[in-house]
Amino acid sequence: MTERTLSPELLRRMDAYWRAANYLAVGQIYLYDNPLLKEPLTLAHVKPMLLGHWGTTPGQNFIYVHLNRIIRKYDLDMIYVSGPGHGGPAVVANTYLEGTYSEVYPNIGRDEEGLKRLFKQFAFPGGIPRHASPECPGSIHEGGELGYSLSHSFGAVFDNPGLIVACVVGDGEAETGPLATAWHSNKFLNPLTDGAVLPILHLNGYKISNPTLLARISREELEQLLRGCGWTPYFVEGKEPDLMHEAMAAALDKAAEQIRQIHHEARARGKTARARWPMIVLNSPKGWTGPAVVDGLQVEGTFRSHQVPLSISGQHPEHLALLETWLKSYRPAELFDGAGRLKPELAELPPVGERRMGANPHANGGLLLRDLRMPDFREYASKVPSPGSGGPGDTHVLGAFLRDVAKLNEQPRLFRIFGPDETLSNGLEAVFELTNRQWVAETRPNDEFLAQSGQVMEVLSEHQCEGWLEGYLLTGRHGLFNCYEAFIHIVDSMFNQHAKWLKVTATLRWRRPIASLNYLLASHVWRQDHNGFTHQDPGFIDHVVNKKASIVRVYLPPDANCLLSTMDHCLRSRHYVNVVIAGKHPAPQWLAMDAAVEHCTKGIGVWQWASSDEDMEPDVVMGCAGDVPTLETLAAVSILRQHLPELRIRVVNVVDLMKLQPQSEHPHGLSDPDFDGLFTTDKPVIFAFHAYPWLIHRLTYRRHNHHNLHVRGYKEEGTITTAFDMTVLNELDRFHLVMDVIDRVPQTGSKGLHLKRLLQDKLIEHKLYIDRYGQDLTEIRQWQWDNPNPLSFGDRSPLPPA
Ligand SMILES: Cc1ncc(C[n+]2csc(CCOP(=O)(O)OP(=O)(O)O)c2C)c(N)n1
Repeated sequence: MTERTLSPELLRRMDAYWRAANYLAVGQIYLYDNPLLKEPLTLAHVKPMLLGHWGTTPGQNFIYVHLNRIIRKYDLDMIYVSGPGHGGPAVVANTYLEGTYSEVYPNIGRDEEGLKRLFKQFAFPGGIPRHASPECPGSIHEGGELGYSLSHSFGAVFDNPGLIVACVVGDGEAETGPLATAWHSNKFLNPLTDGAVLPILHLNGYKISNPTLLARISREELEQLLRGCGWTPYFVEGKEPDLMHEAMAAALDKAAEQIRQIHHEARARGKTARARWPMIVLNSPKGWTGPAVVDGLQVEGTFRSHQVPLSISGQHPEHLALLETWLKSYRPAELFDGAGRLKPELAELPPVGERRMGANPHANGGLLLRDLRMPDFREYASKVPSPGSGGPGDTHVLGAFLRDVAKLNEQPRLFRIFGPDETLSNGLEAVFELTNRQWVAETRPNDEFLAQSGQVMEVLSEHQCEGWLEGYLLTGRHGLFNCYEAFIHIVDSMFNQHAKWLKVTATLRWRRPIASLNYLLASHVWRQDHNGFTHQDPGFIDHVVNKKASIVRVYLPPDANCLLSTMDHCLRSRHYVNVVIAGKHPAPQWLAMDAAVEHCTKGIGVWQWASSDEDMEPDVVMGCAGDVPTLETLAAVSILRQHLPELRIRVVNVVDLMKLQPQSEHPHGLSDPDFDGLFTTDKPVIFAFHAYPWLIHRLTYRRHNHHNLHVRGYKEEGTITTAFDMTVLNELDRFHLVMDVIDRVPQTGSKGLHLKRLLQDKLIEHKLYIDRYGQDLTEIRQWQWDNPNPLSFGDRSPLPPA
């Protein structure tokens, strides 16, 4: 006879606990009153609007009950990630049963009144969402937008050697791109220093109205797929509860022991070869234990159970009886006493204290968050003997700072850099002087910077980078995502979800703030000249600024010292999404460190040294935001100062884009008087902007001088060409900026018109030159602020390249 994992007594009690969770889930979806069914069910006891997802819920309840058992048996430090987070009723029910829900929300007590409130609040105005939302204790993953559960789970266990994340993956969710790639996260897990993820593929066969692919391939094919992704799957299949309990318990025991063994081999015996981690495939009916047939149609075990299987209204009086039968099938009187309290023999089943998955502090990462140890960013300063002196490329300077941030936070390790194979390409090579890319798959002799352990995480999936980083942050650590600007759009939607999470959690007092999500967008639109049009897209920030002002920040440091100051600020900040856009190519530097700190602290300011208004009312304001627009603006100013010296020009540089918004719209926004003090109320403003021009108009449309604001930015013109030609194609270059000034400032008169004609010729000369020589004019390449080459007007024959 085979040995049983569960004693008959334990099995009986676990089944009762599962029934209690299922009862609470159905109660949440349907009941407005009469939570213990003390009276015969009437329409008045049922909510008028029935919302929620039943289909996934009984399976997730089943999983949760069984995880509780192994947590106790093996004393596991475990949290629960609900991939199909629409199974919110399951997570709420289980955190209520284990007691955490009432601890966090004392208003939802563990008695009859508490049950009534628990039921009523679900998907009810003023209540809680239907998902494993931020309001739900123990959740780090809402699971509203499907696809990110495994990535979040892996992010949570990196550098968390004691943590196991039980991650329920929906078989529908498994069809998404991010999830399909996430199986490979196991090639990045170092058993010495990382915890473990236990995926539980919830193979309930259906999505909203379709079967799932993984349920319609043979068992053999599915097993091959999962094994091919490096997992050892344990199948738990069927629908008969007693058999399923025993099978699940046996499978989870095997998985828990295997995880423990892998950790032991690595930690006690130094075994470093990549492990084949266990996972569970739970093949159970969708809508398990719910109504089998409704109106003559099969519901249990089909897509029809996905949401609310019974619609209760006067039109379907028989459904009310079905609902009552369904609720009573869980035998609530055996589960709760007359006062609505869970029976003691069940209440003692879940783990206690912080071992309860709803109370595990890893799922409220801000509780565990420590400040980063930070080097003094001033020590990495670029020398700027005079404005415009050359720099090696801003991100290269930043790299040394990030290297030392990593170094100072190696033990305990709480800082990682994530990126899709671009950390080197983005100019952060200095980090590899200290650390490596963590990589647990095979290595070959010519590989570079790959090691079993490292603080850089690289995989060519922006989704994984984002998901890993989010999981890392949500469990109380710090990090940075470096990415090409154009391809960060791939995670637009993930950013949305994270920003929403931050917005909601900021209002929940029991949740503590977490470290900000920092994006470093290097390899930006203006210097993708070698990659061309596909790599030229600065639109991510258009998307970002839609999110709550209390959450999003956008920075455009014009040089390396400003970048250092900005990044220092971002890494220290909490509960924001910071987007920092910086260049990696050699570029002029404008501000010495003290001036950079002052400028970045203000976020916006007049560059007096570049201006010629001498503190008087200017004739024109030259605004700029971004490294390349700043360069072109200053080059334009140098032309104007040379050729129209009487013109009073004010240069305003913007690092913190949100300064442009009114104070009422963003906490960083300038007051109207301060804005007017910079941009005037009636003078033309020529604004050179890093991204699409409309964004500046969006941010400033309520400002007094908006009608005088003329923005030049990226106009979706791009190709493989020279760096300067990119600006010319988009009319952001110095010549167009000067011509704009002449057009907007009539007092430049005939002198201005003459200059304009010369510049038009210059643009033709530029075109002829780059077509012939494949590089920019010498006077463009060698331009310097304090020593500008006089423009060689009149000399039409292109010079040979220097
Ligand atoms: C990215 C994304 N696309 C579409 C949806 C809409 N949607 C909600 S549930 C669902 C089916 C989910 O199926 P599965 O992951 O198997 O979950 P379960 O069957 O357990 O409910 C879909 C398509 C979504 N939430 N997220």
